[in-house]
Amino acid sequence: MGKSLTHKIIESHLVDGTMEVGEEIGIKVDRVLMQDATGTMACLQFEALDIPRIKAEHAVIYVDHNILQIGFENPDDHKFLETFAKKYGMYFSKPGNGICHQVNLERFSIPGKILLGSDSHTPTAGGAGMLAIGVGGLDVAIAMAGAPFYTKMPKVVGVKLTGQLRPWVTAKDVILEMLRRLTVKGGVNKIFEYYGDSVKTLLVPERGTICNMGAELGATTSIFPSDENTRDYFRRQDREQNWKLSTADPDAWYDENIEINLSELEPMMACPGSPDNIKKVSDVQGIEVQQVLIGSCTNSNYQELMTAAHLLKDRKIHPNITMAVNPGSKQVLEMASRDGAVYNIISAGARLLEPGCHGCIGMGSAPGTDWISIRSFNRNWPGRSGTKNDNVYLTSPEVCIACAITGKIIDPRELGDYPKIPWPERFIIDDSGIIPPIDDPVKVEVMRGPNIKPLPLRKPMEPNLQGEVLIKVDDNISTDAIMPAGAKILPLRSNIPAISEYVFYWLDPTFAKRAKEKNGGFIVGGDNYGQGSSREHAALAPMYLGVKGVLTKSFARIHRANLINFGIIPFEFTNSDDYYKLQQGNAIKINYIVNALSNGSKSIKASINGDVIELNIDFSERQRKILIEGGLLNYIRKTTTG
Ligand code: MIC
Ligand code: SF4
Repeated sequence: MGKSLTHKIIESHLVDGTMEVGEEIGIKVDRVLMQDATGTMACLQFEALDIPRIKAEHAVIYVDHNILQIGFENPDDHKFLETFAKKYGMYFSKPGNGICHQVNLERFSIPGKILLGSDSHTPTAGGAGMLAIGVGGLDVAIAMAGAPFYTKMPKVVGVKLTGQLRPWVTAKDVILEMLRRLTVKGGVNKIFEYYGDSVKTLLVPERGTICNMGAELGATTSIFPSDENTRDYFRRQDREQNWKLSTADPDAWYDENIEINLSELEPMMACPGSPDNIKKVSDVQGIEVQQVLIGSCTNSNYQELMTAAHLLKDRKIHPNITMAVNPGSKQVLEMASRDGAVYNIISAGARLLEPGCHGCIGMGSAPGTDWISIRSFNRNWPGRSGTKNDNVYLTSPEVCIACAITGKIIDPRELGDYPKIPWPERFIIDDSGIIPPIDDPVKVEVMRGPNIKPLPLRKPMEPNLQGEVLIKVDDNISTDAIMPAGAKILPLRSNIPAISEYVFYWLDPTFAKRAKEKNGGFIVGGDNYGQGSSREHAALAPMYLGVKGVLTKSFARIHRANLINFGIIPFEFTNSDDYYKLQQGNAIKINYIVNALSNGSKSIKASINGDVIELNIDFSERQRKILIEGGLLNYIRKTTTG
């Protein structure tokens, strides 16, 4: 049996462990990516390692999330990142240059390499054959220092594509179909590898869309082969020299198999509440719409903007609609203006924003009360838009335009013939928005504004843990629910004492106060706790508030790793029914935890108001050591200084 592409890439980067599903592996990281909302912490963590220059072969930090400069905080953080990048050997992508994943795909993706990014949609680069994994900032900091990345060897799922997308059906519908079949927890500890004859019908940016939203499946990553289409994309980006053929063996073996016939798909949308709440557009037709947004790292490339503009040509958006378009990058916006799209978008009555994340993370464009908002984005957990009881639908740019023109949800096939947008012979290449590192780091002073507070660290693990259940939450709680974002809270990302006041803000605004009064305690969660964003603030801020452990039915991958990195123990109920026994306010006692971690116990008893339950603590040896030290930074410092 032949090898999958994933196995080939992991094998060529393996420095520790064996490629057995579920075993811990250490892999060499070639490149790293950071963005401004998670990057400031990652830089502070890198600084704490006391290394003069990054050791990864290439690192870029992008300013794309916190681009609203409504106070000194964001611009100060940007200056910090810019000077930090210069000093330590990283590239800096300025505000306005674009969303990290879009720019990375255009300018820095390389087939067959491993990319680690402090953002959960890092897998977008899988569209160009890169094995690209989203992680917390601390894991990126460690990779920048040249150390391997540790994770569980995931299952590799082969997704065979057959058939061909029909007009008005897009790459977004492929990933929405995956979400319909597998749900938001269907991809945990899995890598989705797309293959089959129909791969060649998809262009690199379309493949990027599919890999991007694999994050919503909870997947470790997703990947497409690098083939002649990839080569063609690289040629048009003037970097054919970065291309190489990178494919699975023809008889590759996969741990699991899925088949999607592209010809059978229809336009779809994720209805409010969760990215896996999928319906056919034709089944929700007729609902009146108030807001339409096109953009985000999922759907903001040149082809999509040109298609949107073509559909808007000589038309006006419906008078009840407010619509905004966020191009993915400076390159996209420059080309769209050269090729006439900007005129059509503006004359139709839409608002054109600068390249960046914007409304996707609640940085502006929050919907009004009871509005129906149709977005070409990737996430719609309640409140993420910045409005508490929001109604956000996720769909393709084509469906967005159909809604914008008619003022209601409608199947885009009713708009007539599907426009075929030709590719540009060459994309406009102008990397002036990216500042390279300089050779003489001594000349650079890192500039730190008053919003940048020192990094809090946890003390080594106490021998026994005790405290109250501070909050009990349901299944599929996202990191957006644990540590909200939005224009008000995001500027505090480099100030943990300040941002910790907002932990669980939408679910229970009294959480932070209670946690402090009780001297910390425990969180109880359901299945897939911590899905979504890679923001380590969802671990770091609870750690700062004294949270010692999180007890759940199961965890999402990145958040579980982040909890361990910051010395919070992710316990899983051995018997998931025990979840129902626990209530907010219950006292929990877990004795001899350090002993249990040191001797490799797989489980431990916890007493809850006199009752005893069993908790799973099946960690790797490395994870146990990290937890005992009170987090990864303490552990690294101890192991490197003896
Ligand atoms: C997101 O889409 O939720 C974000 C904002 O890009 C996050 C990162 C962050 O919280 O800074 C992500 O996806 O990891
Ligand atoms: Fe930015 Fe949204 Fe993409 Fe996150 S999902 S990187 S907020 S565009």
